[in-house]
Amino acid sequence: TILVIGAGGQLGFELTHELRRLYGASNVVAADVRAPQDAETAQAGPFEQLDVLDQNRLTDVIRQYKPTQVYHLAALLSATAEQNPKLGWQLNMDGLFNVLDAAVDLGVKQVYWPSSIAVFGPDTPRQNTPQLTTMNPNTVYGISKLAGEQWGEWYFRKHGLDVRSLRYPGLIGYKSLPGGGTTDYAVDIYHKAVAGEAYECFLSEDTYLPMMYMPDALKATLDLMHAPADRLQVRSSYNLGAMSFSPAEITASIQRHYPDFQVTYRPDHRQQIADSWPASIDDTQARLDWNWQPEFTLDKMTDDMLLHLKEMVVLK
Ligand code: VAH
Repeated sequence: TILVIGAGGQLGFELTHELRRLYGASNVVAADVRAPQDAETAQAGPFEQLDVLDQNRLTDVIRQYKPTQVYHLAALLSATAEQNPKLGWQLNMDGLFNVLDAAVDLGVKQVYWPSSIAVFGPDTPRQNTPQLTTMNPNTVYGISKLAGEQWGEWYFRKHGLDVRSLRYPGLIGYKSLPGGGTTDYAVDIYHKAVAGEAYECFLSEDTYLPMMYMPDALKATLDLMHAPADRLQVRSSYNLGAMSFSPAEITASIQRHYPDFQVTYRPDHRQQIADSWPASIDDTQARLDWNWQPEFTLDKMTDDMLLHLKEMVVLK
């Protein structure tokens, strides 16, 4: 059995679908603090309402299903955590500790948890940011992710727990809505284009950020989890890249389909967060250790996103 904690989130929802497609729905337990927002999650396979901060409940769920793998995706993202620092730290850190301790105590084989480009800070080299480099994150979210990376490595070395992790760039998909991320403009903008509305972007038009289409993120996650343990040189978290673009560039990509689509720019508190992050990522180590290779470019993602979002508007 596989347990997905945070199955209702932007990544958790898609990962649950993909894992159920690969391993069979009855073998993938979806868990989230909120009841499923969609009909399928709880009908297709087992669902458990779970607050990862409730250690007893977490232990009960793991005892009941005896998962060999736990994907721990519950967290507050960058913008939300910056507005709620104590909750951000508590959920991101105590939630991770609860999962790591339960995994060691109850014999879970592998734990996956996401890190982020947010672990890099303003004094990190911004172009082709290396796997090993200066890391002084200045956001609550980035501080929690960097600490989590080092604790994940500690549990690997001290307890032999097979913890694996990726430093995701901004993730973009059409199946689930993001919540509270600084990169989420890149999802919102597609919805506005399909709805025939103008979009007011909360980042400046030349804010370059590393980004990735969800199918590439799912492939990277499963490729890492399936890689032989002796191939893995990195036990903190792997740099992972696919593309980088600015709001101006994604707008131009969309205008290939919607020539009249209008975007205005009104940077808000999320601009400072974005300005502290890299513009591009060096993911050579992932390519060497487990053959990482992204598939989607900006225009290929735009074509696929708009195609699916148009269909979903029709279905509504
Ligand atoms: C966020 N989408 O914006 C997340 C991610 C790199 C960005 O960590 O907070």
